[in-house]
Amino acid sequence: MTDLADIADVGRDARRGGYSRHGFDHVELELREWFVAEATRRGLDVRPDRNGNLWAWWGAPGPDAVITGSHLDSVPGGGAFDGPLGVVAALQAVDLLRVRGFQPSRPLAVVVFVEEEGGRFGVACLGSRLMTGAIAPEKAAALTDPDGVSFGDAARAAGFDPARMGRDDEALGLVGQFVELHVEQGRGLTVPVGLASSILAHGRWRYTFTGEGNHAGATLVEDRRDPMLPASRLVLAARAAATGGARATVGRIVPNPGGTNVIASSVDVWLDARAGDDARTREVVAQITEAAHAAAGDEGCELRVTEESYGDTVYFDTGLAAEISAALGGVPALPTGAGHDAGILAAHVPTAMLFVRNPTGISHAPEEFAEADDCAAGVVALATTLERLAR
Ligand code: HGY
Ligand code: MN
Ligand code: MN
Ligand code: MN
Repeated sequence: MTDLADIADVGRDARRGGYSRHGFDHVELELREWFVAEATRRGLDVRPDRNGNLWAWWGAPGPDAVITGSHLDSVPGGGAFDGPLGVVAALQAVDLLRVRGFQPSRPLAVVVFVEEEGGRFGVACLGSRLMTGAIAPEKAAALTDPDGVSFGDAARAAGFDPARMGRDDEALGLVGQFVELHVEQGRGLTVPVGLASSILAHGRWRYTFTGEGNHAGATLVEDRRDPMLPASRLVLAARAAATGGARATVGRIVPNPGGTNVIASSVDVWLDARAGDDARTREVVAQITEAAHAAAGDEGCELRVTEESYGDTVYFDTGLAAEISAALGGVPALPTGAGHDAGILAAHVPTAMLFVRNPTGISHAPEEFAEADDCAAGVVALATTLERLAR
């Protein structure tokens, strides 16, 4: 049977720990091949869409389809469950439905979205954003990874034509309902399986501080325009601004050129900010940005701020959630601070998320975990959900 163990050695990151599996890199391409083989072995008809997402159809593709699935990519040094659990559970749910003798009366497919984490090209949910038109294909194609490889070139190397990417009404038009199973990424779930009620508003901003590169030994402190100083104050401003349940995280700072004995000429700082609604998120970012500009001025540095991605609060379809909860005999619903492809699709089609308990409450780190029994309960819940929706 298909299991997370099948891919446990694919994309292990010896330096960071955990897994580093990123959109269209050689690791994710290996995972995609594994998925195609597993789906094909089940007689599912795998059809990539023009944005690089994979759709494995049980029967002929058709309108009002019931879709499940998730992503295979990870954050750098990520856990084993975030993404792949939803893909493996979907394949196992198909197996279980067949054991039950179920024949869907609606089209049914398992989908794998590309670059959900934005771990390589910097924008989360890139495949689902492209499909729904939430990002312009030209902007997506121009995104670059840390080595300067563009998403367009990476997509082309994977066999996709960037010129054909963009809103895909054909693919989106087939989706009747979407249900994503995912490992829970906080500590909110105290029973094996739950439903998502909402997703925080969240976005990513890039702050580029520019000063004057110079020699670490030959330059007096008072003669410097060191961009690392306002960058450091931004990190502290993010902590100060994140009150009342808001989150503001700086997980990535890249000084240029990055030498130990070199005063950086510029520093890029990425902010991930989230809150319960749009206004609060914007308020938090405005407060951080104001502090960043003041800090840049104090150090004689320039500052350029770019909003790289943003998504407003997502409230999942309560009718669909209620129908699924009823089919499962009643499961709790809880908000999530993590973004998902389901959050992108929710703006277009009735969407739900099933969560599997994570006893560590840790995610986006090697310690991310879910008990085998809870994963199995998730598969049964997903199979029962699909049976209810596609009967
Ligand atoms: O960043 C997120 O919340 C998601 O895991 N991409
Ligand atoms: Mn994630
Ligand atoms: Mn995820
Ligand atoms: Mn020297």
